[in-house]
Amino acid sequence: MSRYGRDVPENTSATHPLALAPVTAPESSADAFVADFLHSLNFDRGVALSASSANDRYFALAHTVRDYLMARWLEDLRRQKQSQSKGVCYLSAEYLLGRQLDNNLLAGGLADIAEEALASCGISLDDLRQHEVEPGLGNGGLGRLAACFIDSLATLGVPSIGYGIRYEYGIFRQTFVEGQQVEQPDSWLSLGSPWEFARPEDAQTIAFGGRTETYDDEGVTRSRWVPGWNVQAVPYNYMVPGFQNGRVNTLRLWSAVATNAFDLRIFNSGDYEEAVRAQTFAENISKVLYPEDSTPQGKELRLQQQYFFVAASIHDFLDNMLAEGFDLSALPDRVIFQLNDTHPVIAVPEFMRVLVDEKKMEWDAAWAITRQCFAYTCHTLLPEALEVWPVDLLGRLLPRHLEIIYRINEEFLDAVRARYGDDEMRIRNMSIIAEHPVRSVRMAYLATVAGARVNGVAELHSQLLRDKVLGDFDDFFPEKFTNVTNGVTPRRFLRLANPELSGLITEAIGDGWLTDLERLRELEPFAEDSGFRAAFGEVKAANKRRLHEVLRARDGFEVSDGHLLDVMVKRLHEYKRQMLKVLHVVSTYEGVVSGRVPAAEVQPRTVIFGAKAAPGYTMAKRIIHLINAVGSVVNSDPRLDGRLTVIFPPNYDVTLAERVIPAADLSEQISLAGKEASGTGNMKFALNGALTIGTDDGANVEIRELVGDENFFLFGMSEPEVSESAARGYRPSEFYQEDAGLRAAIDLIASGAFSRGDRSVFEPIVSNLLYEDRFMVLADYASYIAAQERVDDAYADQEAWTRSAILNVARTGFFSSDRSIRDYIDRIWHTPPLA
Ligand code: 26W
Repeated sequence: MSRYGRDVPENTSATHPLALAPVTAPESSADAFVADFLHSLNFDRGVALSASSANDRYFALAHTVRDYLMARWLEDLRRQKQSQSKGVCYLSAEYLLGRQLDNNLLAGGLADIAEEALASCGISLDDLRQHEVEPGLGNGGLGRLAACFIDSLATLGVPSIGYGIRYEYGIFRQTFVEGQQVEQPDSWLSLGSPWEFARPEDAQTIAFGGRTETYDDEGVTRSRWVPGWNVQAVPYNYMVPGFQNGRVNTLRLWSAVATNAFDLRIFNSGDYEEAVRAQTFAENISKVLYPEDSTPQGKELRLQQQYFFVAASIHDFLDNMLAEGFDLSALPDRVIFQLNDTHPVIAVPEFMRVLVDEKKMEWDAAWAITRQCFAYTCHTLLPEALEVWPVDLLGRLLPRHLEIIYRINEEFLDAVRARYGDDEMRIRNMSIIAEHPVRSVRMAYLATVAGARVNGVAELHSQLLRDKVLGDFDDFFPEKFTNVTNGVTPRRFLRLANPELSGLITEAIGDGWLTDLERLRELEPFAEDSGFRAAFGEVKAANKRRLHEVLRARDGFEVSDGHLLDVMVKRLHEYKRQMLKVLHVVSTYEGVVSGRVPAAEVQPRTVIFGAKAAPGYTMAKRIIHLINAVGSVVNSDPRLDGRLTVIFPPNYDVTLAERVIPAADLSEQISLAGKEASGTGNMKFALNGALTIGTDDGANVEIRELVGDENFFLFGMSEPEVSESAARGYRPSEFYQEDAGLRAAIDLIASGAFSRGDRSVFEPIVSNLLYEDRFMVLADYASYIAAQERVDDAYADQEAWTRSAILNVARTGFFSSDRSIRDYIDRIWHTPPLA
């Protein structure tokens, strides 16, 4: 009797034909859609159409769409369980899902029926669209990649389940006060979410704290954990529909509640607060997403979050996805747990604990299984982004896991000694346990030792992992390291975000590209067709007009027509070098106000920024302040004659990305070479016909190789040049001395020109640039400015620009997340799609 899918249980006493019938979807007709919609409005929401709120109508619509996808979901759950074929458990602390309605309508092929059905009820689908709050359960690249990947897993029909955390508060809402970032809590669940299915009956008990003890088990000395306290992990299921392939996978997000939420005895003693302390304490675990996307704060609650969701996920898989009496030694043929960075790597000692302590398996047998059941994807190159947990903290929260990590490390270092002899330096460098500054567990090393495979997310990144970040491990485990270049889902970031371009493409080459994006290659000849170029240009212009509407309605921004739209949207981080973009704007401005450059010679340009800074990242917040300050001066200076505008809409998220990216002409991918692991925004812009100005960093390298040098504005040092210049000793102030344009720009910022004459406001930015400049903004400035001049010249020839833009679309089909998933299957998972 399986818990999933309502297949008829053998010993059922049901007689009613409907009870015995498989679940079926409502009929795909506007009438049936109306019936289901009104049923849900009247009976689930309990309101009449005439008295319904927009939220009622939105929920009823969502429920109707769910109903159309439900049969597939139940059938898929049943088949995945029954098939016992190898599946993927994707463990990620973040999923940046974006709005769900349109994607579910598209996947179900329901958009037209819904539009017609709702219209016949006097309701505009577009009104209800605006009503959806996007689940911001992620920070940036890593979280969005996870969302693209589960979409592709479902569309490729790979048996898989995404596991994560159902944060009550997602990534903060960004507001600007006097140009400065102010964070607001993201209460995305305040009106509830129609896309989730609570499954309290599948709750798991998650233990913490306490101690370990050894005991005699019929002559065998065993260890066990004696926890100090526990919480309940309640799962919420979300549909992950494949694109029009009848498949629906599951995203299972865990929410923390107290095991015994309410202590009546204490309550009756009058200490009401104490009575519910356990509840609040427990709930804190899944209360809020940590808003850092590169520097771990090492907070205990963060480790609690990581252990909470991976333990619940492992127990859930072992309890619910394996057939009765499943032989655990066959686990490697049944499941691969993909670790989305180091955040879920505590899953490795948890898996060992379950196999050894609970299933009483021999250590070596358990380790042999574990090493085949996990794989690790690294998403960063910044040493400070690699998580390390002090053994004191880890040992206090998870005492048994620390013991297991120590034993894994011991056996690993024995193998290292066996290979290299007593090379103490190497032993110290490779040990999972770092002795300095405090004795800590290096989670990336644990993931590398335990993982069957370790991959980077772009060719250059994976090479740098092998050569530099994990060099010793590449030497010891050469067969483990591989690469899977990132990708993005074309359903959301082309079909839904850019319906007009999608229509033009489908008209030209058919719609096969939606599930086979490399078919975009067939567009190449159309770049030579002036008619197609005109149509392509019209689509871009229409997307710009739509963006103008959105920005006017959303933030009151006025965007001038005919401007080159120059876009830089990504998290605010010094290595991504938003400061280089600011210096370009200030240089252009300074050139005009100094009288050196006639305003008429300035290519009309609107620079759009979008960026959240981690709340504790002071320099990043200062740069946000500077961008807004520069914007308000430049935008209001009549000497520029409106030819240069800076727009910084607050609260950049997936929904805004879907509006900005299709309208962009120029995509800013200007990180210091060797710092951006891959980037995925770069892929989305190229696929939507924007040209890239960028360094040879991350996936920019592969984009440039595919689109051709002539269709990419390359600038700046390469990674090897960066390393050489760092090794030589980088003195940023020399560039300030030598480059008059750079000096003028920096001096203008330092002068207080953008801070009402108060030089102190941006002084920290200026002095950091002149005396530290860790990410070599000044070194790449001249090359960047030269590249921007090439951009201005190129944009003057719209025919050539459009031709180049079409070739960018045609040649970037490789960057589909479907291709990434196929690479994971071939190189890491070996989980063929379920037939
Ligand atoms: C613990 C703090 C923390 C949180 C998140 C450290 C590191 C992260 C992420 C790994 C940061 C991240 O999002 N990395 C981005 O991952 C994308 C998907 O692979 C890449 O395209 C980006 O280049 C990379 O910066």
